[in-house]
Amino acid sequence: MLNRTDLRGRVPAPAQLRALLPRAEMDVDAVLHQVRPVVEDVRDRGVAAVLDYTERFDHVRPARVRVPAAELASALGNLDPAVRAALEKSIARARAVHADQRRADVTTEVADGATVTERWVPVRRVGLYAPGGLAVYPSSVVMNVVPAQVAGVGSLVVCSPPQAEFGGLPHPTILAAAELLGVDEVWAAGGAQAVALLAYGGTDTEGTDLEPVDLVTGPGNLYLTAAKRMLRGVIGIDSEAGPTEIAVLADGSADPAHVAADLVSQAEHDTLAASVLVTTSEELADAVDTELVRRVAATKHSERVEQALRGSQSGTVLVSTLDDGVRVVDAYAAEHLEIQTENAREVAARVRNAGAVFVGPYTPVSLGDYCAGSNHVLPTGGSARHSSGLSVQSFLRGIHVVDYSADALRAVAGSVVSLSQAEDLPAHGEAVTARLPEGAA
Ligand code: HSO
Ligand code: ZN
Repeated sequence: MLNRTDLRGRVPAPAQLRALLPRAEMDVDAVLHQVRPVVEDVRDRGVAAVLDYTERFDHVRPARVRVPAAELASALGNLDPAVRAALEKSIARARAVHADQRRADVTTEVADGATVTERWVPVRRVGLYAPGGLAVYPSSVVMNVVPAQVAGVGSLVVCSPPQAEFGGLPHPTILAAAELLGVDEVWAAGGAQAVALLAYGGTDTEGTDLEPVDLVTGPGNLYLTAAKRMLRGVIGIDSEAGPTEIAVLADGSADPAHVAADLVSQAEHDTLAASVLVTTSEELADAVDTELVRRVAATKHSERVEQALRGSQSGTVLVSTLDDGVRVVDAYAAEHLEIQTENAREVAARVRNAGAVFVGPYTPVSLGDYCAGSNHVLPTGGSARHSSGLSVQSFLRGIHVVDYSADALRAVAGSVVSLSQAEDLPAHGEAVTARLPEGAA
């Protein structure tokens, strides 16, 4: 079922290797011209424009964009108790992991009387996006809100598209998740219009002010991503998330039924989702293919899954050795990487590039999607080579606070003056010598 690439005996250098590996093309630039007028219109006309685009794209026109507090409370009240308990488990584990990501301010004494303190300050106001297209993602509300809260962000707004079948409110499980997390500000807007509203703010139909945010995080479709790209600068963004990806590095010891189940699990997200198997065992590759055929026929979103698995972004890569396998997965830099090999921990420790690594036979990606405690907003499209997933750090800024005494400045003045002369910026040096009429030490 999966396309095959045979790299046995030849694994080129990373740049060439990347060109040989399956990967979805995500042409954000191609939709910028469609997104620009939406963003500009929301900037100019605020909520009225948001409602016009909501009507056009989501086929519903809510009476207001801000979700009333009573709707949040009743969504939680009506939530299936099993789903509530599961969300609570997910929140508790995510809070435990993210609490350990807090950073203490650190002061370095560079010389006598000369200190630099790195002070970690949360972003003041953040907009968190939870998608609601092919699927709804209350779990993404958890993954965005928890690190922001742990970081100490004081003002949080969750944004999610309104659903016609719920009378123009976001999906009730999204509302319930927000309520459970203690977020009281939720707006019913999706796509590019949502990002523009978060960036520029507006006044709701009933006069409530929607205050602009400083940072927007959370995944979404191509249009949302294009809006993030356009508005970067007006706001900060986390990353440009593309379709989800799973890579599995496996040897002959892996269970083909488990590998196939995991490849199908992420293919369920989107026809553009990528499922990639990297293996030293041709027998395993054959067995996984057989399992995939069986599973795809039986799974609920069969058509979507099959399209994703047969797409050019998915495939099997055959390698001669696990060392080569590690080189391949490093070049690919998957959003999610599973290691299903002998000595999986040791192999996992050698991986340099991945959004998250799932070790051994009992750690499927879907565990991480919901309840492992790890974050599921992760770098896609190979950006795991240089970026990390969402964390407490995403919501903090490290501010250097520099504090020198007169003696400490005098002791280093000569170096500042020399460098300012080397850059032909003498006024820089003069700003130091102006303070030291008696001259440098
Ligand atoms: N695998 C997705 C997250 C998710 N899965 C949410 C299910 N719900 C991207 O990491
Ligand atoms: Zn998933």
